Order: sequence, then structure tokens, then C-alpha cells
Amino acid sequence: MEGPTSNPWLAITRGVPSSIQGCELTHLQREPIDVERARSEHAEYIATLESLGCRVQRIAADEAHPDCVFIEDTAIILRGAAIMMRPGATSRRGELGPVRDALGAHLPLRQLEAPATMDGGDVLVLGMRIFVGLSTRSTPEGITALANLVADLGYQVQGVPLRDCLHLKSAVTQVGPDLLLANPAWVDLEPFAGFGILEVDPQEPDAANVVRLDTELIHATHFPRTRERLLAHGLSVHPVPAGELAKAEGAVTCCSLLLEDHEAR
Ligand code: CIR
Repeated sequence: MEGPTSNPWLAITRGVPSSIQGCELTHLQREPIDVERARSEHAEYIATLESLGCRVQRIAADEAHPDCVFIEDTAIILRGAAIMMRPGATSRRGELGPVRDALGAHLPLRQLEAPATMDGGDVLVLGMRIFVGLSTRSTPEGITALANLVADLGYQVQGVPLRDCLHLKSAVTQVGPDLLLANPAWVDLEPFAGFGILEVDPQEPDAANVVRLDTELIHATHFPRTRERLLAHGLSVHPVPAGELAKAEGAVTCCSLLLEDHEAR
């Protein structure tokens, strides 16, 4: 008898609005974004998720929310619950509604309440440990509130000092069971003692952001030097174009929420 053949992931994505031109920017100067090109990059990203066996659930773009494609910032997925964030940028707080509806069909929901703020891009979940970047978006109050919200699920929450970047996952993501890809100039790596660290190429400071689907990694094509490092490590990399979305300070993890499909109800 044949076993299940599909990849056990469900990815939730959201479309690119024309209003992305008016996105939030923290570290970059505003430059024109080619919306059609951004949409075609996004389509390639979704096709890559699908080619890796992901089931993809799409939420329509909302023109009133220029950053809505960066759905990762609105929620985090844990074992047993999804936690709706309270984004640090006030312009992004109205993005939650349709994401809440989509996630609520799969998982019990909990909500981070004011005055706490936190963006999902600041949250790196490694097993039962949750690391949160102390960024301009995620506050110490947010960390305390999240710790209280998830304690009964067995998670521990820890803040991580950051500098010169938007989110924790701009600076470090997981690329293997015990391996992280990081830009040590942007993040204090001491909290990650026990994990192996692969460093980005110094000429590609933004290259630490990777989507990991078990053994398969999705990484932006515009980081060839860091890609070489991943490949030299024996990792399986699927490059996707992401240059237009990068002008909005977005990267690959930002464009999806990933649930293990067997946990989705
Ligand atoms: C923002 O500043 O909120 C958006 N322009 C970019 C968000 C990128 N999200 C992410 O890295 N998780």
C-alpha cells in the first residue's frame, strides 16, 4: 500500500496590492516598485511552494493595506494555536481580519492585546523555544504578553537584541534541524548557543532570510554568494526572484504563513 505522498504543509498567502508603493519603510529609501513585476515574483514564490508539495490558500490583496502581502507579520503558528499579532506599525493593524478568518478555520486562535506590539517577522520558533527580536516593531511588553499567552502550550519566550535591521528573521532563520543562517552584524547570537551558525556572505547582509520546508529551502535569487554557502553545506535551495518585494523591505518568509497540514483541521 502506498503512503501519503504530499508535502505536509499548508501555506497561506496574500496578494500584492497596487498600493504597495505606499508601504512602510524603515531602513530603505523609497524607490518605485513595479507592481506587475512584484506580482510575478509573488506568483513564482507560490509556484515554488506548490512545486514542493505545499497546499496554498490565497487571501485577496487589500488596497487599503499597502503591506498586506507580508502576511507573516500578522500571526504566528504554534503547536495547538495560532497567535494573532498586534503589528508595531499602526498602518498594518487593519490587516488581521481576513487572516484571522483563514487561520481560524484551521487552528484555535489567541490574540496579543494592547499595549503589546509584535510583528511575526520578529518571531523565530525553534522547537518549544520562541525567540523574539527586540526591534522597532516588537516591544518588551509584547514579549511578556506572548510569554503569558503561550505558557500553557509549553513554550518559552526569549527576547533577542537586534541592530540595523527590520526584523529578527532579517538577521537569522533556521536552515537545518540544528543549523541557523545568520548575519552576525545584526543580531546577538548568544541566545542561540547550541545551534550551528552558517554566516551570510558579508556582501549580502540581507541574505539570512530563508523559508524552510523540512529539507527544502526557498531563498531569494539575488543572494548568489550566500546560496553557494548553503549549497556547499549540502542544503537543497530553491531560488525565487524577490527584488521588487525587497524594495518594500520584504523577504521570502514574509510572504506566507506555514502550517503543518496534518495539524490544520
Ligand atoms: C513593513 O515595513 O512592515 C513592510 N514594508 C515590510 C515587512 C516585511 N516583513 C517581514 O520581514 N516579515
